[in-house]
Amino acid sequence: MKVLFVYTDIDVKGGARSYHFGLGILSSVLKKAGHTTELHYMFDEWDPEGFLTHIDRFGPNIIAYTSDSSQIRHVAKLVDLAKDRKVFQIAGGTHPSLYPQCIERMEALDAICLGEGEDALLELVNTLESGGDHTTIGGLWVKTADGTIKQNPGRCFVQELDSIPDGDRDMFNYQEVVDSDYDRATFMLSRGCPYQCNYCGSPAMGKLSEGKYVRFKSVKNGIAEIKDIVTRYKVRTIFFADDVFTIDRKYVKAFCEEYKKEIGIPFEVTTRVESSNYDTFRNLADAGCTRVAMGIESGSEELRRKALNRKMSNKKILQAFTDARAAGLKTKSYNIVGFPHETEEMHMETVELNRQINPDSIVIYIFNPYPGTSLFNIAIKDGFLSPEFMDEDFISRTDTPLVMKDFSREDILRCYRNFVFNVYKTNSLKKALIYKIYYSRIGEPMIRLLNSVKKPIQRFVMGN
Ligand code: B12
Repeated sequence: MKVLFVYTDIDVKGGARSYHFGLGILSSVLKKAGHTTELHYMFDEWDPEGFLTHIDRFGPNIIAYTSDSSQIRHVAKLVDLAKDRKVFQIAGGTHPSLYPQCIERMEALDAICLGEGEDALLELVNTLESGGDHTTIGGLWVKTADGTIKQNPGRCFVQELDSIPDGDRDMFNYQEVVDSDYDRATFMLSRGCPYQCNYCGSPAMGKLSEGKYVRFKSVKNGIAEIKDIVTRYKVRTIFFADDVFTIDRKYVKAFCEEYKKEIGIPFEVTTRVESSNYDTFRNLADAGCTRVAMGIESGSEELRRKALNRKMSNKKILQAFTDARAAGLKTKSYNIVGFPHETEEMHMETVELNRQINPDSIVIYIFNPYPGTSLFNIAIKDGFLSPEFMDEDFISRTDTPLVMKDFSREDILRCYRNFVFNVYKTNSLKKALIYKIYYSRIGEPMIRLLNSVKKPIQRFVMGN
């Protein structure tokens, strides 16, 4: 069977291309079973003609979309555009998994995959090929001939990550992805996260299936995959996209020892203040880690505790950043503005905490309420979002759909634009000014310009 995977990555505003781990792995699983796959990557700009031309050239039996909440409205339009092609259409990924009811609003969509798709998609493709009954496949919601939706029971999480083939990066023209992302390759060694943050999709994803949710690849397998990729592609640095790289400190130690011997390329990780200590940071630094990113999200202990379900103290956050720096690592903080029940005063605590920490780089997002998360339900219950708010309403990644009396949309956007400037203005005027431009109206054209100039200049300006 021919399967056309579709990854929309629209509105990245001059940002980098990215590899989708889920689609890469699904493609490998299907190819291993003898099927043929291609990818339609709709990057940055909406291009319906390119999509239809790809369908007509490749002639797929199945179109398989992935989507998070930021992309679902684009996916819905593509599903509709492809309806005349009479191809089986299925969607998976975070949004369809956590809000499968979205199938009702997409007339031409035949099925939704809830949670991990390796076994469910393979069974679907094989069943469609053999002409069997595809409406009973576990892990899927399927539209039957009379238009009703059959909600089949879930499946077990893949228990042994080593049993999954490495992702099909060739399908993504992977060198192009690496080149556009500061020569960086990305990897994931684990799946699942033990923490229960109220704004994150992971806790709900963890309830979709049976079995162990937090899982690791063996060190041997992880190293083998990295070795293969850095041999086949020109890579300067590596980023581990795992939610929390240091969940298991013993694993990190063992991995770092092997990495240093076998790979040695500079790398970065994301971790969490409670799961790291000086020794872990030292292990990372010794293996070639250059920077760790940690979520602060909000500097208000009260908001963190009550709304975000993040119980760490500010003291603990400060300590983790201090330890990382003492171990020789650069640091990066992740922050969010515009949470339900947040006020500008609380946001200023985020500015203040970042000032005290003075991370080497800073990222800020505007809070987006994702279905399946506790904060989505709170936003509806407390009247910050209309109960009808759904897929199509997910606006841009740089805006807020919440309407809050104590923190208006205008104020949230202003705080977002000024955040990094406000943090750095007391510590580094150069950085403050760069970020002032980055988050301003000319930020987007500037990023596009930077992407077209020589890489050393990009790296100097963006500190990457
Ligand atoms: C790595 C990562 C990225 C990478 C890679 C992009 C990507 N979409 O994979 C980068 C850095 C580029 C990225 C960007 C963004 N991300 Co991100 N990202 C992650 C992260 C940490 C891991 C995802 C992952 O690779 N998991 C491992 C793979 C194997 O799992 P998977 O992708 O879910 O795929 C499996 C199943 O979902 C399913 N499946 C997926 N697609 C399909 C399709 C079909 C047809 C089938 C049958 C099955 C299926 O099968 C796969 C294999 O089991 C998650 C958090 C998490 N732990 O899930 C956030 C997460 C997915 N990201 C999130 C967000 C918000 C974003 C951004 C919007 C951020 C931003 N503000 O710009 C963008 C959107 C980019 C885009 N176009 O999708 C949110 C999504 C929440 C939501 N409900 O929408 C998450 C869940 C984190 C969170 N805060 O909750 N992200």
